[in-house]
Amino acid sequence: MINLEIAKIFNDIARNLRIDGVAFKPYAYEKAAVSLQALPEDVKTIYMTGGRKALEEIPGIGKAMSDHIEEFVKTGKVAFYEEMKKKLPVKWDELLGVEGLGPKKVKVLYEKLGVKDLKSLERVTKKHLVADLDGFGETTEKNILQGIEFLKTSHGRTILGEALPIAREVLVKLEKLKEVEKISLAGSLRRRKETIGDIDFLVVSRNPKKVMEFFVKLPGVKKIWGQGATKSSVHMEQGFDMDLRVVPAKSYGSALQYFTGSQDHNIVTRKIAIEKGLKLSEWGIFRGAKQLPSKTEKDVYKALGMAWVPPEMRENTGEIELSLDDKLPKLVELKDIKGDLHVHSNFGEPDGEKDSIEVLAKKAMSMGYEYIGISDHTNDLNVEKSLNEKELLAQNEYIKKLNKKFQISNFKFQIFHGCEANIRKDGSIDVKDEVLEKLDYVIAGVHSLLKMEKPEMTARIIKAMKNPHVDIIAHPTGRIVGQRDEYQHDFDAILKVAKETGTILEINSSSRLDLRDLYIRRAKNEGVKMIINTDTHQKEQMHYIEYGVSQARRGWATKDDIINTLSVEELLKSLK
Ligand code: DGT
Ligand code: CA
Ligand code: CA
Repeated sequence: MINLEIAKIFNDIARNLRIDGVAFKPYAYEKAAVSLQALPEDVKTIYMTGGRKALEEIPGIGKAMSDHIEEFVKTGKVAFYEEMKKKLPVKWDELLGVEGLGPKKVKVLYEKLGVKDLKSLERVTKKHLVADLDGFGETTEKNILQGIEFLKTSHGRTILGEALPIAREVLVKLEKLKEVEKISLAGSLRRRKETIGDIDFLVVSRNPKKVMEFFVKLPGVKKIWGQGATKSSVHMEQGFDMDLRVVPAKSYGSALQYFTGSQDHNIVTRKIAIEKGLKLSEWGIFRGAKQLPSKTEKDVYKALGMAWVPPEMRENTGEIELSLDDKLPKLVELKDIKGDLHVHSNFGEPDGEKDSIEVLAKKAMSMGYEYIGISDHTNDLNVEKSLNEKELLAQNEYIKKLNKKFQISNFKFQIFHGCEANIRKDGSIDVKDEVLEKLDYVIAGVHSLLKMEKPEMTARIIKAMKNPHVDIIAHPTGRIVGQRDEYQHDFDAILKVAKETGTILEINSSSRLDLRDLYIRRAKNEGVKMIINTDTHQKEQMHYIEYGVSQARRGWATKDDIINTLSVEELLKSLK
């Protein structure tokens, strides 16, 4: 779709402008890109039917952006962008995928060593040419090499937050076809795994041919691997494959069960079927030649003597036994979430790219929340704006005033004031106790020196949890899906102290997805409470909460395990 093509160009331009230190403009480009991505109609059609005027009416698209769009529609190019690319002809997608490499470093690598892509980066790094560059050093060189290795091993998988929105767009398009009677996501995406190998769709239709024809012609399809009556498979420009299967209505339940997986889960469900003298396949559940009801997944599980298993649990890690005993936990749901306590504002930097506290609070209200917690970075952190102690206190006063204002409007909504403080090397917090004391809550996280040895890192986090002001540990293991492994730590020791001190562990909904699912299960088993936060830097990111909830569900968490399902009063009681 042309909207996505132009959005990508705008994002690229923004990045280049940022490297050159241009103020404000990058943001305008990014805003326009976001707006284009969200736009349901094609901008080409908008321009063809309504001209310039219609373009300028799109939110986030001003005159300059309209110039670019018009040019792109007419010529397929944006000259300004083409010039920019000549100056820095590198494969951005490849290079920025390497953890530890930002746009500025990429520019230096290109100008000094001619690095254009992953291959040439690996070459110069292995020759140890990188360490000597200005602003790099031995550690950066080592990190880059590790980043390249990590990319190679995790290669071929797409993170949930990228795949799900694209899959939903396709789902909506397919749903609209009159030939499609039923449709669902299947595979790892339905199970909400943190990374997705390919996207699977399952459709009921009496006219598969039409559905398949539409599917292989979807915008973004780069290559057709196969097009048949029951299965088609395509490769998308975003780099992953999509599979579509069509089944008759009477097989929908068994097919959905089969294609949702996981394979490990299915192997056991088939075995259970055999033990009961049944046969289970994607086509149905059978006794001899007779097909038993197989229209819904519930039918299938019922025939096996099992309770319906939430897709997020289908990994054969104990859920089958619980399902047979009808003892599955009631997993936390998106609608249980009453607020988000990890949200960054533009306080102290009003011209920056984050949103104001007021805008964030309104966004939270529009999502049906009862509260929001503002938790900006503090003293130590220098990669983005952070608040010093004086500014934190000023923010505290400001939030008090805002809360009064919201109460007058007779709306039950609370803004909590917190911070995301830094856990220093020795486990101390970068904000004085007298200041921490004034806040409603404190999140603390490790943001630097991630490569410590296991005993030191564990002690560092434990010391922070023992601080009576620290309520929540942000992204407790430091991993970022597909980019960075967790740091060395003893999770059992951390859980023990979390339990003793009543410290809450975060499930961060951004691409960190940290805690990961298995750790969530361990925390739950130890009775350690968790909170699902988004780590929002722009208000739209508050919707990432969905990914955190999925992750919590994959970790079998129930409402009781998650403190931001509590009301304002109960929440306050559960903090230190
Ligand atoms: P992915 O795509 O690697 O993230 O993982 P899945 O789980 O989506 O795997 P995929 O797309 O290969 O297949 C979708 C589902 O179909 C899978 O979860 C289980 C089922 N399935 C596919 N092949 C087999 C198989 O050979 N045996 C069994 N029992 N199930 C299979
Ligand atoms: Ca799949
Ligand atoms: Ca597949």
